[in-house]
Amino acid sequence: EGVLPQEYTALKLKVLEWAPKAAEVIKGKVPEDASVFLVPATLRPETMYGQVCCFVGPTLAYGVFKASEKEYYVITERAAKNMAYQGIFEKEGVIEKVADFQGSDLIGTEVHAPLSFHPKVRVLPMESVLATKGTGVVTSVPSDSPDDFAMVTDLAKKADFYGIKKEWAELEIIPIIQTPTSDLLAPYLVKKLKISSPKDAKQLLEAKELAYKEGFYAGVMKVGDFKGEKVEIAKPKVREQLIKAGEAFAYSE
Ligand code: A2H
Repeated sequence: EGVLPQEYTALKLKVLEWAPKAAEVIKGKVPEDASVFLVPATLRPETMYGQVCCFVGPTLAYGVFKASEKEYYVITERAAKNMAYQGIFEKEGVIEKVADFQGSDLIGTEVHAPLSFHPKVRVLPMESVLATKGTGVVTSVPSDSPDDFAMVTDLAKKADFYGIKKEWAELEIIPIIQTPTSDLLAPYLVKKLKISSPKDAKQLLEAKELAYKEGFYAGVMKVGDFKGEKVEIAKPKVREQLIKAGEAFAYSE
């Protein structure tokens, strides 16, 4: 952990349809006219065109927190505390939790992913999601994140084992960023470093560092409103666009 605060983009993935277990838990807890969002924290807002699913830690604890009369966020208690004190909730400093989930309850929930070529994606499990970072929710962009690519590959391969529908993990991976080596940098690196599972932690760390550096410093947008612009330049623009549209907000820790 560095000493400087990490500036995340918190993205609002609106719940379209709850998984059966989650539906039971949430019943009667949120007003009819309010929306509930899963809220992943990302450092790569410019990649949001490539979202294919949303990860939660299956054994982690989540709450449904009231952000305003009309909006509730599914995040960890830790993130809710940070948000309350960053003035993100309508009542500053007030944490109001209306329901509790275990990550596994949420698997299969359908959410709307802002900017994505796949506007409707599912919530899927990822063991390596940390309770101590971000919101405990991670949006999955397998084109540009080696961790995400290794995970969706494993989920599709072992759908029964994970208790999910194979098609939830098999959405098309569309190129978002062109770099000197590839326009699908994460799949390229996963193959090159012979990563065969999400448990190959050491190689995944190496792939993550390579992908992050090359994507940020040598990447050019292939899609979206800033197509043809360098990632370095496009990143804050995509972020601003999402925030202006009410689909994201700044979150730091
Ligand atoms: B990033 P840093 Cl395309 N547990 O978003 C594990 N990982 C988490 C997390 C948690 N609780 N919260 C956030 N993250 C992930 C996109 C992305 C990300 C791409 C490429 C690289 C990348 C899509 N997933 O991260 O330790 C989120 O994934 C590699 C650095 O705070 C978030 O950004 O630096 C990133 O890790 C934050 O990691």
